Amino acid sequence: MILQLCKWTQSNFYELARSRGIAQLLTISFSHYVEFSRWCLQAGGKIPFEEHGYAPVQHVLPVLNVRMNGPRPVLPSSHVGLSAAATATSASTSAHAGVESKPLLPEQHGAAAKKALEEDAARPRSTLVPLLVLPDGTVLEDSWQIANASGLTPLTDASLVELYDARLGPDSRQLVYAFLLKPGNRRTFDALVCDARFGKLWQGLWWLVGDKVVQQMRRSFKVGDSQAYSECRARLTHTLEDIAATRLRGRQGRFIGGDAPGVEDIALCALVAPIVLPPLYCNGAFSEQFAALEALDPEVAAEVDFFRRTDVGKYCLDVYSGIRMK
Ligand SMILES: N[C@@H](CCC(=O)N[C@@H](CS)C(=O)NCC(=O)O)C(=O)O
Repeated sequence: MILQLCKWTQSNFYELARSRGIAQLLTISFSHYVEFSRWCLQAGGKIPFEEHGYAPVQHVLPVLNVRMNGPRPVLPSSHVGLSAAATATSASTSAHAGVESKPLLPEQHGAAAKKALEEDAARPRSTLVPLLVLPDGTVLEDSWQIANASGLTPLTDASLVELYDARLGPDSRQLVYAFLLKPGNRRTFDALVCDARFGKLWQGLWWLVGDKVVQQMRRSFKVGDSQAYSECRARLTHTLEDIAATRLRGRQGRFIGGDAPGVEDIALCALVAPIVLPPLYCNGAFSEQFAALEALDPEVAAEVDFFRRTDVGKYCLDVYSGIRMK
């Protein structure tokens, strides 16, 4: 039933990619995993693409249409070595739309990644983005596959992928949703989710379902639970110190990747961006809404200021202002 609905209401992205000869990127536009993949595609230049950007929940039907109504996705062999860490986060992600985060404690990583792999093998991937449909029908189905195919120096060390994908990404997301989903910031969140690019039909639908979705997301991200917030913040601070000590200090060139940014630089900057809020996040597409979040909530401003002052925060701002384009 739902698959028929997808077919009837959504574009056929396989056909679009084939007939136009251009890859089709399906996204939740302001997701940081999406930002990571989009930035790599733009910087690598090897795969021309067109983006179909959605709000959370709005993405469900088009993404299911690709995952469930097409030929089986093909994994390029170059990504096999990375699948464990990349899949760990995906599998720890709820199948519910827009409700994803289950960060791992450092000591849980090995066991959790293994369990996640087993669970993932047992059930089909559902609504995660980013998703890239290539003109030959191949689907790259997470940000790491896309990044490593983008033409930039790939990141092939599974423990580093895990550091960014399973530690940094989920925690920075939990924190930014704790900011965005605070009852006092509801107008800002609505302005983000109802950005004009998502269309009038969606804006009307959000008016009907927004309260329910927000409630569900608040539960999922433990918004208002001060202990959960402190634990997340502590993990994140520890992760950032770890990255500064092991990846930033002692790097040879301006970037971790040397004289030019590689996949690792972009993963780090994009995945920390939600708590540092560089103006050019997502090519500046949502800069107004994020600036409002900071301007209207002094608690958020203080937290963002704290993360901006960390070594990773400074690095993220520097890289964004130096090389990210509008
Ligand atoms: N490890 C995955 C994580 C992707 C992920 O968590 N995507 C989130 C967006 S931030 C998502 O699609 N959530 C919506 C859903 O699960 O339906 C990747 O690198 O692509």
